Amino acid sequence: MLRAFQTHVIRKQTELSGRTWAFAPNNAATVEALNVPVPSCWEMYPGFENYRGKATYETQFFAEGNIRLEFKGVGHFGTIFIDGEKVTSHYNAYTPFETVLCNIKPSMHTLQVEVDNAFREEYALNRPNDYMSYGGITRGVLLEELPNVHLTRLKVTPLKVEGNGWRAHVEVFCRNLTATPQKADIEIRMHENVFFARQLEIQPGESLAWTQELLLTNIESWTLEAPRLYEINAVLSINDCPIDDLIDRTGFRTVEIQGNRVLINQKPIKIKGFCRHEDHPEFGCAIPFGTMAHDLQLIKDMGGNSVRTAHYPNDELFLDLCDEMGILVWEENHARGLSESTMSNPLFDEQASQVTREMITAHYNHPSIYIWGIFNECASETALGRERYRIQYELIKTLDKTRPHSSATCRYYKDICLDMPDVVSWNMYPYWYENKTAHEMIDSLYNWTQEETGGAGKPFMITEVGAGAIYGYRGQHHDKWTEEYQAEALEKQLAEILAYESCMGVYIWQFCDCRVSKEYFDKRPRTMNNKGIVDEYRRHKLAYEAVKRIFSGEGNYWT
Ligand code: ADA
Repeated sequence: MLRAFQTHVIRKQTELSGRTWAFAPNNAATVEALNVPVPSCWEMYPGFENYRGKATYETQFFAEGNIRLEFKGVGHFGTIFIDGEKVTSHYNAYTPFETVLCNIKPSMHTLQVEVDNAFREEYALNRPNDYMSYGGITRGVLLEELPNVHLTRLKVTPLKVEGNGWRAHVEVFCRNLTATPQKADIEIRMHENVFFARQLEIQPGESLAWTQELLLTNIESWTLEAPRLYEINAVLSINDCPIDDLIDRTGFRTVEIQGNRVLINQKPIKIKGFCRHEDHPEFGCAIPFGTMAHDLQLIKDMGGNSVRTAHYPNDELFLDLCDEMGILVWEENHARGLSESTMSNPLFDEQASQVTREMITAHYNHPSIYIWGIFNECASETALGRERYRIQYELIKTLDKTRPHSSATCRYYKDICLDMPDVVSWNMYPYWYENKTAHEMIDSLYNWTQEETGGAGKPFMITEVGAGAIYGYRGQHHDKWTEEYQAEALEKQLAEILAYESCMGVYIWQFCDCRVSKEYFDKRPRTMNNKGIVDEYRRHKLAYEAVKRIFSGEGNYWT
């Protein structure tokens, strides 16, 4: 399962995930291949709990003609071979990639995916870190058979009509695999609206084939309370014969900044959110659909209205669920706590830009995403860091002019980048790492932001707050690491932050306990980050009820 809805009726698709593949580590000539499910993380296979390095997955498929293979996530470097020949490679576990092959002969074909999860200089964004860099084909794999001229992407931008109603700015991208321009008709359907583009000339290669502002009738807005979604269905015909189609899904809502508020559908939103790592003791980061949905149900049950995909783009199935459940998403590119020296890796800008580009291109149509985040707690106090941030902020605006951007920082009183993001976001740990009240900390950071930085007057939010607790550790002295301590710390942190009028909201660090890289963070108890409100099995800690009390106390919007 790659998406929560059907993406083609005409085009032939075969899911290559959802079945077992052969798996063997590259360094072990004598080891027999295992049969393993895909998607999965190899840390879940007996004997591979701590395997770091290269391994190869293999499966067979039947196809002929032009084919497209899509990989939603291979962690963290993948090299693809078809019938023994290398066809492509991709760095970064958290963004999708594809390869297209033309005119393959009708027969069984062998697909091999060599995966590398080692930490190497040439992988600039992966460092042993306060989360686990799992190995494997961790998200879905899709095989499609393509006609010579086909659809590649639909980009839909909702536009509010003055008064009531909606328009959509629709861009249709096509690919022509032949060497000469081809003529095609495209039909677009959304709800009861139908549009035609006739005799478009599709140039060789991939290009924007058609763009138009469409006036739509009877469209309801996407809101947190009623997250109405619409499918947009494009059909491509040649000589009046439909040969390809593409279905995507979107929702109609506005995101704007007015003064120091972010407005969703013209109302200032108060964020009550959770940072979440894709992590589970039984699945690693390859979380099944049902478990994703359960996570979001818990978040809603606690009164949450938003998720921050810290610290990388998430599986698109999760975004589909956020769209359906009316949960706002801060989606983040990939980087956590990288120093100036790591950011000076000559590959850094190129690899960071690739993640940003692939994330926004793939996820643009999700109504739940209201902000793009970059570079959590990286070297934003340095001139080199500033240049790295500038490149990403500018790139985001070329890819998406409709959403704000931000970055979660902890460079207290030193950050030199706050003039660049649309929203100023601070991570802070009063009652945990810092011996101050939450009110003292937020007040001091707010005042410094207003008086000393280019961030003055912008929306201001807290993107991390939290405290650790070991599930089941209770104690009458309420010492650190007890569930009691965590619940009390959270209650004070959230109450003080939400009462701070100039702050547009808060994200809790973090939704669930997660595994961390032992190479770096084995000082953490259990080699886990234990600040989850639920533990790694989603068992509620005492803080669950405390968070629920506070988050359920007010509405989603300021009145
Ligand atoms: C940081 C960081 C998180 C996590 C957290 C913690 O703020 O952004 O990834 O490491 O601290 O638990 O200390």
